[in-house]
Amino acid sequence: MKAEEPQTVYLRDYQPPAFLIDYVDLRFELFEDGARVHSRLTIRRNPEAEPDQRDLVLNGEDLELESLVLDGRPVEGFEADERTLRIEKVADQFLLDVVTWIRPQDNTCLEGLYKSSGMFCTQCEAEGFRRITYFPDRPDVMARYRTRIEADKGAYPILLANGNPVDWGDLDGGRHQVTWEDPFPKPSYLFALVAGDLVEQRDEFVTGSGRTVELSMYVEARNQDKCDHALSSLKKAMRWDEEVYGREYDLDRFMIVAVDDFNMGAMENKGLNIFNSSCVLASPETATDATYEQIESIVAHEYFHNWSGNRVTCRDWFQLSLKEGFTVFRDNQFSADMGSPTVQRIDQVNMLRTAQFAEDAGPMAHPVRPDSYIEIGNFYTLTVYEKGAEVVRMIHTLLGPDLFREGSDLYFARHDGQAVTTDDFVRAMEDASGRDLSQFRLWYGQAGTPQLRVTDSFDAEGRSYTLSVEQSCPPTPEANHKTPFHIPFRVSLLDSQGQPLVLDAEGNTEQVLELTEQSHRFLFTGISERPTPSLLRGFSAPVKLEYPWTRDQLGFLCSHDTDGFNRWDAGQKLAIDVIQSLLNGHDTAVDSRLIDAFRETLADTSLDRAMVARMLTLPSVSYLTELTEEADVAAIHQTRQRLVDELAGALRQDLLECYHRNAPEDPYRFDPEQSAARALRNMVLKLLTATGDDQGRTLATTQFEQAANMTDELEALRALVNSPFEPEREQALTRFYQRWQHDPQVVEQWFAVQSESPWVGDLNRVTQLLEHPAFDWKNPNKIRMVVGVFAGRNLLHFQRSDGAGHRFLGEQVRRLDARNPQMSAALVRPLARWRQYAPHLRDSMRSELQNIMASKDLSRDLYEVVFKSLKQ
Ligand code: 0A1
Ligand code: ZN
Repeated sequence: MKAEEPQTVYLRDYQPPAFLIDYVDLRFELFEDGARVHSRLTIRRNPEAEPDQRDLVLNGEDLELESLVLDGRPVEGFEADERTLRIEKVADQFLLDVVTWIRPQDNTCLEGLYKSSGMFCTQCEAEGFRRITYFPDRPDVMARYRTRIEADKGAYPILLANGNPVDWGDLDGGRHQVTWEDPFPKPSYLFALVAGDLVEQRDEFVTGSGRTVELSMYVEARNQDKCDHALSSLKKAMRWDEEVYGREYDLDRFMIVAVDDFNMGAMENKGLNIFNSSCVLASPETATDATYEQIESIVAHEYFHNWSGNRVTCRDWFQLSLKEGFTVFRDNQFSADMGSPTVQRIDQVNMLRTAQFAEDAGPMAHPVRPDSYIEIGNFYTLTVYEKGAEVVRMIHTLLGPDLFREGSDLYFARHDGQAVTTDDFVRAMEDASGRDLSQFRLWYGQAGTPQLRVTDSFDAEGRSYTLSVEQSCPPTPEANHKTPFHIPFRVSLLDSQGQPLVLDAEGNTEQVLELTEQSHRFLFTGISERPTPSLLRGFSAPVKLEYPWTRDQLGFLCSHDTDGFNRWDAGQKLAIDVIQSLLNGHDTAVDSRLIDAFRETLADTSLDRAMVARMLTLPSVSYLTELTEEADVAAIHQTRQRLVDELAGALRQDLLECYHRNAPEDPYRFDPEQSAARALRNMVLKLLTATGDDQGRTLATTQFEQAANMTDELEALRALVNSPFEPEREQALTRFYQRWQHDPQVVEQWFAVQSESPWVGDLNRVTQLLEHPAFDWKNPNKIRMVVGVFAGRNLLHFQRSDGAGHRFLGEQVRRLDARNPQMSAALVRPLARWRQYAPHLRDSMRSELQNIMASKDLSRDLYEVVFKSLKQ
């Protein structure tokens, strides 16, 4: 147990900062054995603050204070502890000079200033700046920054910071300096610095108003040929934000840097975005379609933050979703516009329902705007990001695109240069639209996934149809009782031909019903036959939906629904129903209606092939587990596998034809057309190999040897690895590693293919991977791809009945905690869901959490997750 329990921070305790900083003048002297940071702060008392706060309190962690000078005189009356520095009774306005000594070369938590592959880089969100110098490290203190970087010219020819370079030159001793100035006031979490031996790829973008912006991407020389896709994605994003949101870029330069060791995906530092290499580097030979897609959306996400996050930022960290929810919504819209909106929505919802719903049902559940935290690093969650985006999406649905745009224009205009709250965002939407969103605001303050229970009745004589809807929401840690949410519920009624019926006098065939009460009845008149309802179209709200579907209705919707998302979802629901009935013994044979639905989908050449690939994908073991109380993972896995076998057996001929119909095109292009064909063909290959089909084996080995791009090569490898072909799968793994061992991003994929696989990724294998020469405890990507993927995606082996999988995870988490707490707290999460599982699994998961809790010197990050997971 921790000697001293970490403190909880509460939203209700928010107070405006006592002091404001107008100007930050930084000088970094970078050396191999450390860095000296000179900071000059222009400080004044905040007129809005409580007058009794006389002392200046600055944050600082792991700093060696070398000197502290106030208005030219060394400070005498100050106190410093592990986390703060307090200077007593300061004047209303003054200059503070602080010199600190830090050790980037020993910084393993990757927050603040650290070294990755020989280069210096920073990560300051959320509270990393305090590891660089003493500072009021909170987002509502916005200042202008000037940054001078000095370093050895040979080892660090490139010196970057936010804004524009204003001065540069050589210094004594083979050193040089570059000075940068950022004209836009920003919070400290957006500060960035990079120093290294990097090559630059250049491009440019002409804004709508005719300004030329220089675009630069900085990477290690070996990655020089992997920049094109990120740069072209950036230009698309810049254009899109002008066209769809009227947002133009504001500086003369925009820079992207790739670093290998990074805790997250990327960071939106003003004018100097820093990316995890795996989220920005791509070439057809080394990156899959999925990676291309991910890069396009992350580059856009970080770019969009320039307005939603940087120009208008968060007042405090409880408001994190102000920037993240809105920006994820924006990048989702962008991705939908770049490819297929339906497929984009399917992928988004699939992830939300599998992972965010699980978070909302577990011990770490929190509102989109949390009320409290111990460590803010633990709140970069699917709830804040993805559910936050769904909340913005619902506002978009309720207002319609035009009023939503007026709302966002008003929000940006009203709050430019300010640090604001989610409430300010909603108010701008209200003011622009004239709508009352007071009840809607509950989405920000109440946790948990609402549930809709829908029933219907048809009156043939009165030619009317009634939908009855009841909403409820389960208790979550912050509240037992929930007030009804304001829910946009998009519906349509289909006739027996699959045609949507006219629902009102305006001739609409679809309506957004607004749910505000616990229960509603909606009456539709002039309906001459019993319709099939198409409910929650496009997943119009992040809720669980219950309706007594018959399998015939689901089969019908799967082939007829005019809403693409619902069409896919009907197939998923049908598959879930079949699997659950096999599991609980209601059915003994696989319902032929499911096989027929799959056959029909395969034959439907009018459908987008990416959509067909999604429709042929059975719900994952993770999602099925999430839907089951007292889940027995092995039984779920077996039943799902049985369905794969039967489907593949029954559809063998159709699958083979489909495989050959979709032969790859040369040369590789990442475009919606080509990547859809690859997705379908590789999905089909997976079905063919999973059953041990001989022809499947030949196709997979041939594709593996002949593939001309990484998508086809890796998917062939994945198909072999997840098949009963023992020698082939090991041979392919060995071949693949020999081919690609020089490329860290590809090796990361090689790790993941093994650790996610129910066929090869057992505990033995995963333990071996940790010993592999390419594995590196200093590199978060490697840890994620082996340990994270195993515990998160390979439930069959992680949830072994003897608990060895749980013990394995516990061991790795403890091993990592002192070095990188953000990572250890993220990795432990799968254990937190222990209440979801069958008793024998549950007990062993809980006891592993207790083991962790009992270990010495837990980080605050890990403590928070484990403590909350064990709490009743
Ligand atoms: N704001 C970034 C996410 C991010 C958050 C914290 C980090 O610290 C390690 C890094 C990145 C985004 O939304 O992309
Ligand atoms: Zn973000």
